Amino acid sequence: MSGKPRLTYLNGRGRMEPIRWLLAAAGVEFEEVYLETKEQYDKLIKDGFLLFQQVPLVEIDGMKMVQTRAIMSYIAGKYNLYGKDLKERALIDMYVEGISDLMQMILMFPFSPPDAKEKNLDSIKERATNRYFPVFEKVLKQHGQDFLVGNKFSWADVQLMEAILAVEEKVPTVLSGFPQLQVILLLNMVYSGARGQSQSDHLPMLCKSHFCGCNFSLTCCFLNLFLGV
Ligand SMILES: N[C@@H](CCC(=O)N[C@@H](CS)C(=O)NCC(=O)O)C(=O)O
Repeated sequence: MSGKPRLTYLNGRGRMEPIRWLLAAAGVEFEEVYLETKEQYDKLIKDGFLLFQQVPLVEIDGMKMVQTRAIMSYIAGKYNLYGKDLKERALIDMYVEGISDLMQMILMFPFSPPDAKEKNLDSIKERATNRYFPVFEKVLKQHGQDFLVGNKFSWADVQLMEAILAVEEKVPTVLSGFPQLQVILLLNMVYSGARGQSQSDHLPMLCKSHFCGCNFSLTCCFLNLFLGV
């Protein structure tokens, strides 16, 4: 093994996508294995890689980690994206869990039956606009800092950035009533883009699917996604 974390999942965003975002924002290069056959999956189970017979699987620091939330906590802790004390962690956990609830709706969206697509899209827009984004708009406005917790870039910022981009992809005007989020998104993109500068071809899939084709980096990806350049 190269020493880089190895991510095993299907060739899609799904539950692995926030893990990719976190690693990319931490500036950590990773390898990916895409499961294409049932035999590959069965072999992982047989060889004892999947504790609960489920992916995502992340091999990191000699561990075979499963359970998305546990994997992300480990990465956030390891790369100093998880607050300075228990109270900051608690806040980051609350923000991350809230955003995960919104992301769950986006995760399930592709499986909507055709006659429910429009209704489900409206629900995503409604929840983002009325429940989740106002929370972060208010937090940022109240403390006047560039990051959600402790005036320092954290897992919560990464998760929020991913969620905003994922919702915007479906509802392009969704940020129009959220001026703080617009500014913060840009700042965070530049910040995590700079950290992820060394990334080569391993990026979140959301980046890849929008990518313009110049040299891969998180900064290019963000410019492409956000500014359309
Ligand atoms: N709680 C787990 C859920 C993982 C999960 O449901 N994985 C799906 C793929 S996205 C899976 O492996 N399903 C096969 C199964 O449950 O048998 C996590 O967050 O990682």
